[in-house]
Amino acid sequence: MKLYYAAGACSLSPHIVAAEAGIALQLERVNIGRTPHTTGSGHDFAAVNPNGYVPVLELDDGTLLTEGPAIVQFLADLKPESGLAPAAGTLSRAQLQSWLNFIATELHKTYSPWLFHAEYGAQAQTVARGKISERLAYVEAKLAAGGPFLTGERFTVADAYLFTVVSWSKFVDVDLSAFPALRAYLERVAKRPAVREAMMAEGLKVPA
Ligand SMILES: N[C@@H](CCC(=O)N[C@@H](CS)C(=O)NCC(=O)O)C(=O)O
Repeated sequence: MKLYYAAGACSLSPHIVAAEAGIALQLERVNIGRTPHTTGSGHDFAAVNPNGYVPVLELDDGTLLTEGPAIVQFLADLKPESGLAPAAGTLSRAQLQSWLNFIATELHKTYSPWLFHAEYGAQAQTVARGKISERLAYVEAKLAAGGPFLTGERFTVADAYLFTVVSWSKFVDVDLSAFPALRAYLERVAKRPAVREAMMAEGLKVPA
């Protein structure tokens, strides 16, 4: 299987999940900083994903799967013994999907594109930071009351996604000082061998 990714982008989430599950992935980097986006092997990425965004998982038979929350669940289900997602059809799985949807729609899509493109303007970015802080306060309360991971004792695909998205905070001036449980959580997740492995494979800086 091949993962189309951009370093440190939301595609880090399925990359972490694959590493946690022990699934070997071929990696193809996509330059999303230039338009049109091209792949590491020089192809037009629009032929892979007409929407132009990573992640895309290409199966060995050529089937393409898009949308991060779907990809991480697919990978987790290939290795149910990894415990990265509860069994499909259970309430626990629906609760995991509830978190994935929250991260996608309330966090990911507020950080990006709004905080990554100066052309949206200071006013839009102030609104986005305010909304993110509200949502992170909710996450903070959940982690402070439970943990050590989002759904409890086990690291799941939702943690891979939350870690990936909230780690952008330092690049786009989202202040985490009011969220000590969240900061401790990010440090905890960053120490996981599979997380370090995926980050290093993308050329990202890992904490000592
Ligand atoms: N709905 C998509 C969004 C993916 C997304 O926003 N990808 C960003 C990187 S985090 C991207 O590739 N942006 C480049 C672009 O849209 O041109 C998903 O959840 O997988």
